[in-house]
Amino acid sequence: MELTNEYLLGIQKKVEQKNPAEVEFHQAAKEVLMSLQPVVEKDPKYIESGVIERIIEPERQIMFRVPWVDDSGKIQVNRGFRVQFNSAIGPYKGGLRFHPTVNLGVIKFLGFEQIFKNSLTTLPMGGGKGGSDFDPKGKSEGEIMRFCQSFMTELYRHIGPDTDVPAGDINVGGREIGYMFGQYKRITNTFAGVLTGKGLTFGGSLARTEATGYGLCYFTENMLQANGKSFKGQTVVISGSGNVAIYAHQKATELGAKVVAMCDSNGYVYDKNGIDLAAIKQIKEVERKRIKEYLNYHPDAEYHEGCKGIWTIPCDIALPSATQNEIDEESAKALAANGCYCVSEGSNMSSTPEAIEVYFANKMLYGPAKAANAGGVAVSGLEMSQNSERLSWTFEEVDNKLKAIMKDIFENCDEKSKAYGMPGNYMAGANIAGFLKVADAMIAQGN
Ligand code: NDP
Ligand code: 2IT
Repeated sequence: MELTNEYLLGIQKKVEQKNPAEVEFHQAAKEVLMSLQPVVEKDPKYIESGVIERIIEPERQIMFRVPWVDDSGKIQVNRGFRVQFNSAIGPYKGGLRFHPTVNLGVIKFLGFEQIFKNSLTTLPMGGGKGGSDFDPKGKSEGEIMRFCQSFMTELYRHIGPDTDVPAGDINVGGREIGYMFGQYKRITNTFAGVLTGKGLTFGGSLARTEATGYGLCYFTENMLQANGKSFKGQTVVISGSGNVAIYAHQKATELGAKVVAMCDSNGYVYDKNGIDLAAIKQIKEVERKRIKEYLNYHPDAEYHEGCKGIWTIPCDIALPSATQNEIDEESAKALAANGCYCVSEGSNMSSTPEAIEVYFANKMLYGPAKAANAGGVAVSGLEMSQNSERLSWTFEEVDNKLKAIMKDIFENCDEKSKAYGMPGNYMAGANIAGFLKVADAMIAQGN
């Protein structure tokens, strides 16, 4: 697929000029603009209203200093971000990422994609994203806590349960959300549903921890079944070994698949007998150690330095669940050559544009992140509902709603891909379906 429409090309050019060096944002914008070609060709309203120029410009971008005191008494400084991208269909909603690679372009790509993802969930949530270039690796518990408190000491003035509701992302899980929630509560003297992914004793939703990984497998199972396949008996490779990867492993296994490889940023493990999830959980969730430790549990497994090699392991289904652009053209070709017929994205923008071309050229099933990983934010939306009514639902209730939402997302992507002449292109389907709802709301609201 190429971006050839003159009008949309003009928008892409402007995005690149106005946001220099924000390469991830350019990439995310281009993919959406490409998908919208049949939409503007079918209905000139989307050109005349200028809604695409509007949706591509964040409503508000906040950058701030985060000073914190390390264990040696020295003051460290990081940069904090919150990009409030779009509030047409609900309060800004999206995660916070703490990683040394975080910059404005990364947060903007994530915030932009979040608009369409949140729209797909059917729940009333706008799009936003935030985070910091703080690196939690090697930091003490006290340092993590002081950083989170300092981060919230600035962020609190920009968020609120009806304004902007952050959650977790890379390196932001239950622990960090707890510290940030505590600081928000202290500063504002309110106990509010201002963050999701909270602890279960203070307003968190059951099944939020599992939601992204489970949702990824529910979406993928729907996509597989619509194409005469299923997880049953399939060999699966999952990158990452964090929140998304762990619960994707759990659900894929429950659905009858065998997960043979996982990784962290140092390297990957291959266990032909199937990766032992209890060992991974112990290493990653309890001890917060490196995946290499897996060999202490299963000395017969293989460990390889570097993450890229994970895509050379033969599999039927790949679920990238670590970070953006983790599958490039070469890796996509390796997957295809080894018989992989389905790539479904747990991580945001897992695949480079060249990798996506390889999937289409090889007629592989491709589940794009903004549809496939929407289960996390969907259950965040359900957490907001429970907080508002001051009630909590059972695990089963939440899980059933998640299942229904992921099925609906798949069907919506499938239907839009057909309606706009690109059957089976769920990337275009997701972008179009996500866009139409938000764009119509923006046009109706005049902003
Ligand atoms: P975690 O921090 O729990 O886990 C991230 C995993 O990916 C770790 O194994 C980490 O390894 C690895 N990783 C992170 N950055 C890199 C990198 N630059 N290179 C190689 N490996 C890397 O995060 P999550 O599981 O929450 O998030 C994973 C992905 O899923 C992200 O893309 C996130 O945006 C996306 N996502 C998350 C949702 C959620 O609800 N949490 C919802 C939807 C999408 P290491 O420990 O060595 O850093
Ligand atoms: O990328 C994502 O959708 C997330 N990190 C989850 C966002 C949320 O608000 O739950």
